[in-house]
Amino acid sequence: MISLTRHILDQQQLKADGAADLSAIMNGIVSAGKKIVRDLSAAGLTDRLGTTDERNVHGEQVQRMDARANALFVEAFQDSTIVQIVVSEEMDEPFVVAHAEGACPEPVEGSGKFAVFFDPLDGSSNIDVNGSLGSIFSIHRLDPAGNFLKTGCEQVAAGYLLYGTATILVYTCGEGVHQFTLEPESGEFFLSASNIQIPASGKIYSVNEGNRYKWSKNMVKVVDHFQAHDEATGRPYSSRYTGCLVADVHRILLKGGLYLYPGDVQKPEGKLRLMYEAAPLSFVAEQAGGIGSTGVERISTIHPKTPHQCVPLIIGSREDVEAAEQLLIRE
Ligand code: AHM
Ligand code: MG
Repeated sequence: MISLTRHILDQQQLKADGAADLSAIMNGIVSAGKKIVRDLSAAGLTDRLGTTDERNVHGEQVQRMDARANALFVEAFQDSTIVQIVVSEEMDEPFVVAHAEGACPEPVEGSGKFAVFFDPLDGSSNIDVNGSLGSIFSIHRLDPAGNFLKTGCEQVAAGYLLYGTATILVYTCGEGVHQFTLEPESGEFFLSASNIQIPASGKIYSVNEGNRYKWSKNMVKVVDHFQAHDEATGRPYSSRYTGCLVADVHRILLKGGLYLYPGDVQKPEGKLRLMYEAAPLSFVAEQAGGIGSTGVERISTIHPKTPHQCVPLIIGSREDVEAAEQLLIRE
């Protein structure tokens, strides 16, 4: 049984680059994740279901468990000496840890500081109905000027927790994708799958088809393509959509296929967030041999302009994402 801590300390790529730092950050993530599991299991008994009166920076109604999960992630890093910036879907402004003052990050000397980005509770519409939920994380090293808005290619590590029938953690630090399962008795995460590879193509597409009336003509063609009957290429694909990005992408990671949240006519940038949804999941997908794309551009090379910016996302098996890209660029 290989624990998560042991696994991180063994990653060759990190040895020169702060395996101990990454291990400490992952401990914070795991500690928040375990408290989220505990609070979710008892949410119906402890008045933690339902909404707050708040709306987040994206204009979405904040659920009580969204707020709670966010508080647990902030708590995990509020006294950290290595994490300087915490950015979350549920906070308008980055949270600047202890030693730095004010709402905006101060430039730091050297390069030993990190920024962590979170979607504290992904799939919020599943909270009240006991559906799958997740947390997504992305870890960046601050550069000497204190810049924390960097491309996905520059992530030190990224991954997610999935709160399903079991609680699992999937992460990459650029040396493959590894899955750990929470062992309930000991409260430890142990390795349950290593070097996960996404099949080159799959049999599942995952998209909210209720949005079809808002899609571009080419986006409609993409979904029509995966629904069309063609025995040679194994179509039609099956449709699976849980409303939780982490759960849907995890299914694609293991079984192949593609997840799509495109832009639409009213909102070309789509719904999902670059820094704490699209970029970390694309890092995982690429490390597993898949692709994360906007449809016309690789997610990991996008230069972010703001912490909360949105991007269209098509992610999954290489051949399936490429087929979608080809259909999207047609005249
Ligand atoms: P959230 O992080 O506020 O839960 O929003 C992200 C979620 C994804 O998990 C999911 O794939 C998508 O939004 C569902 O949105 P929609 O209901 O529009 O299909
Ligand atoms: Mg989300």
